[in-house]
Amino acid sequence: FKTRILVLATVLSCTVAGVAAAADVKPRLIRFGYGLNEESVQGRAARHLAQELEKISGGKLKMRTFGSANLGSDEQMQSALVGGAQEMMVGSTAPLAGMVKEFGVFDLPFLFNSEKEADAVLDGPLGQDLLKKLEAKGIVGLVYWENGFRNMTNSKRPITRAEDLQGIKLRVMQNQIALGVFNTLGANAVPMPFSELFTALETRTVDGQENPITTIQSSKFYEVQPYLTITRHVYTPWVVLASKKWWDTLSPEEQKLIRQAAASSRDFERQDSRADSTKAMGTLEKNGMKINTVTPEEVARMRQKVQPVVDKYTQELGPELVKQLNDEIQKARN
Ligand code: TF8
Repeated sequence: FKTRILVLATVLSCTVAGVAAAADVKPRLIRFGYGLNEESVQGRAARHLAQELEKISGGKLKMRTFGSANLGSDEQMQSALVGGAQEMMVGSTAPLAGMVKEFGVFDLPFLFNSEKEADAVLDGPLGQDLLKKLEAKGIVGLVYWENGFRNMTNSKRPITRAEDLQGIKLRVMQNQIALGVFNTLGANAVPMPFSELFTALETRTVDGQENPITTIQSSKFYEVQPYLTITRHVYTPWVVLASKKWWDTLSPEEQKLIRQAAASSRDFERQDSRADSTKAMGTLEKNGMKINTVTPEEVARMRQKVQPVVDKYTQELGPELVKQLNDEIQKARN
């Protein structure tokens, strides 16, 4: 008799918990914006996120994805999230530095040597602390996706030394550190949203840009940029964000499901980005790009050249933060 009561009690409580959880998830439509096109790593990971969320919520949490900056540039979407006009997005950390200046650490050049080091820092204490800082500004930071190591393209000449950047109008992401780094390397840095970049390259408003090869491929920059120089000068992440105004209206169960789907999209995206990256070089070559790799000696020279900028921004970002970053990289390296 005793065991029967126990079994009954267990069945009952499970049912109650099940019902409670289901009732805690309401039918919702989530708008998710991103800047690259649908054929990009961003596009594939956005679709993965939407499918995963729909699956684990039993079809209740539906996500509609908008690529090609159809909901606006990264900056515009950030503002829409803060205001509560849009639910979710993915974008670069660089423009977030205007809101939480510490995100600028990822624009410091020549920090990471490998994707593995980047993963460790982003998923470790430093990366997670930075996400938490966003909440006070009205944004919930969920997970980091890989954007990747950035390389330079331009329409003028192969870059073999920093001096080759002289006179090249180079579009950079919108923050002070990126601007300082590329001006110091010798280029004429022009900050501009990504959504305006292809046209600017096509019309020669700018001569060049820098992005990971996955993006150079998916955005078809090879159509307007004959030269690709492998520099791997900086590793920049993407970050999946939610509007805090909206997030606070969700039940804990709904928040849990979104976090779970976001974690799944992170793992999917990083794997996909790395696989795509190894294939992209061949595609770019086939499409006529002239590719050169900067020598390790020249990388060392470039690194030396930008050291004053790194020193300046180490002071501005906080020497402790930059020390923590370097310590976490060292730990991952060993
Ligand atoms: C850039 C970034 C872009 C992203 C994307 C549009 O150059 O590398 O990939 O911001 O979300 O702006």
